[in-house]
Amino acid sequence: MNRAASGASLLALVAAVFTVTPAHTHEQQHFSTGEPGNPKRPARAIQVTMREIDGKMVYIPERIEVRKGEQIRFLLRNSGRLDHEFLLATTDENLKHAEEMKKNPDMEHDEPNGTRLAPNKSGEIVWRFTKPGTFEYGCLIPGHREAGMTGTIVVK
Ligand SMILES: [Cu+2]
Repeated sequence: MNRAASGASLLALVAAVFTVTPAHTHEQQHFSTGEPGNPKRPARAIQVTMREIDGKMVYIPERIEVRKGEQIRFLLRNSGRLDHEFLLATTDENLKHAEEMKKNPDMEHDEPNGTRLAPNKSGEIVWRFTKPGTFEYGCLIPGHREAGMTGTIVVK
């Protein structure tokens, strides 16, 4: 492919991404745990480390409490030797999603409420918890949940 052609396909890709954005924004209302945060607004930073330890896979910490309406900046770090995910949802949603991942283990996540990190990588999610209740963060890579990879978020 010549330069002009690849430039044109890149433009097409960029245009496609921008076209998709409004639909995505609309879908935000469906998140059961709240809504994507506004990075320009103040947020409480909470560090979450993901790793394997003693034959288990864990989040540190495994329990987080937030106030309703609070915006949190999750500073995520994968200190393990395997890929790990951090997906904010209800337990039901994560269980359903985990079933889909078993059929499709290479499924990539690029959603506002979750991310996947390679070993030694860091990432960030800014989230506003708008609903009281108990939610979770989980890793949906097959086998990881079973190995212990869930954490609890209590929104008061
Ligand atoms: Cu994992």
